[in-house]
Amino acid sequence: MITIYQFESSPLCEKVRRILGYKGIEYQIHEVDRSKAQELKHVSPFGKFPAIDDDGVSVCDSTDIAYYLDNKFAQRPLIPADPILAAQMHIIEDWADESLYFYEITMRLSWEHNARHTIKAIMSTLPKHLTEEQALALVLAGSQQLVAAQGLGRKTQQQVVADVQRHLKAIAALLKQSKWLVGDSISLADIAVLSQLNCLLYAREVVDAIKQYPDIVSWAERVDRVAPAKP
Ligand SMILES: N[C@@H](CCC(=O)N[C@@H](CS)C(=O)NCC(=O)O)C(=O)O
Repeated sequence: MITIYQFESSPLCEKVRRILGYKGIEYQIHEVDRSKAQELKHVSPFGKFPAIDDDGVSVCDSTDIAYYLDNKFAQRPLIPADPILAAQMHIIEDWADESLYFYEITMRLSWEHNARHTIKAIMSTLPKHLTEEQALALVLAGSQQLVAAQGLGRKTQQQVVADVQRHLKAIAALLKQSKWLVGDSISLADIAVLSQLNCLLYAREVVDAIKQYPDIVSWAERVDRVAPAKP
């Protein structure tokens, strides 16, 4: 049986759950306590999650996990066989993981009005001794430090919203030509982008912006239906 070591609220962990959901692979969840992450070096030597344990084989990094699962469980492939489509898929997946990811950290976790709303939703996955105010203070401090170092945290909120509007416009343009982001079937690109978008939707600015893009909303429902995040 596969065990996923995760932080429930992480988009990269959601991405792995969706891959497992799409392929119909049974799994169990180990919710990682951040203060004890060092005790899990056998599954994730760098202390980053998601990581999986597949009957003694451990793999960490959501992209490495995706390739491992696609190779081992060939049913319902998510990595296109065609090299051009595989390259397009790779570029979009990496953009979701490495660019959209920092937008969701910035907007969902480092802006207080959205972080308050997020904390309420993820409180059950945080250490029990924390009050909501303590959790909020920790999340704000950690995320603000991260995005200041990365760079997005130094932009104004208005600039960040404008960036996200450009990202949404690009996704919508791809969806005008196909039901899926790459080629004519679902791929890892759809799952990676949806997982980030779901976290971005904790930001009220994204909830407002997405109203202009009904194609994105129906695509998100389509991906969620075939690649559910919940077992
Ligand atoms: N490239 C990795 C990134 C994983 C990652 O950054 N995970 C975050 C949660 S979303 C984490 O473990 N953070 C804890 C830390 O950095 O100590 C992947 O795709 O899995």
